[in-house]
Amino acid sequence: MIDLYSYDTPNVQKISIVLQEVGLSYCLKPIDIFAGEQFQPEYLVINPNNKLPAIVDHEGPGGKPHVVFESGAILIYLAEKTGKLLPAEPAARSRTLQWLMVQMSGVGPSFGQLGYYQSRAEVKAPEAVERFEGEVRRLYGVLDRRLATNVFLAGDEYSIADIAVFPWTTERVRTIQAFDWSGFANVRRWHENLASREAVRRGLASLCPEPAK
Ligand SMILES: N[C@@H](CCC(=O)N[C@@H](CS)C(=O)NCC(=O)O)C(=O)O
Repeated sequence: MIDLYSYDTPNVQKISIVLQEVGLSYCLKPIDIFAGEQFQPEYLVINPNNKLPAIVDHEGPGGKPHVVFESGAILIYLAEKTGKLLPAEPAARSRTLQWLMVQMSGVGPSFGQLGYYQSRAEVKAPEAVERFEGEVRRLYGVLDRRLATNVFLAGDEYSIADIAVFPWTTERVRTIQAFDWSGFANVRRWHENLASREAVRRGLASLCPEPAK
């Protein structure tokens, strides 16, 4: 069993999707980031970087509990644990990790900064909004050109690189950031392909709070 420290956000969605894809069962451990629970000492023992997601694999290496934080590291850990979604062949593996790093270092942080300067910053900073909007648009262009000639980001095989990027292309993220993706036909086709996967649907749904009764 795996504990997934969670809130319904894109970085956590990566992990609920990969867990569904590889068929590992998990138990949600909700952390309310808007109430500051990520800073509580009990959680800092799990993730000293006070962010979601994090996991505890109760059957980790050597049969011992193992903690993993940082979504990219969690994706790699779960792919290696199960032998799925990260090719063993060196060139394909290297391609997968390259596109995973594009997400980790570019797509996620740029969208995060855009969201902050668009809606949460106390002092308006139009230059910062312009800067991060431009960066998100540039990165979507990079993804779109890659997906013009490849079914998936790493090539022919669906992988953890696709799972890392997918949550940053959902309607919710695009609406919150007022991001128009109409010029990115290949990203849209790829997105629809992933969105139709049963495991992706289950992964997203598993994080949604129960409707109020
Ligand atoms: N690089 C980190 C980023 C994680 C991250 O920014 N998580 C957000 C939720 S999507 C969070 O925990 N925010 C709370 C905070 O920054 O205090 C990862 O990929 O795990």
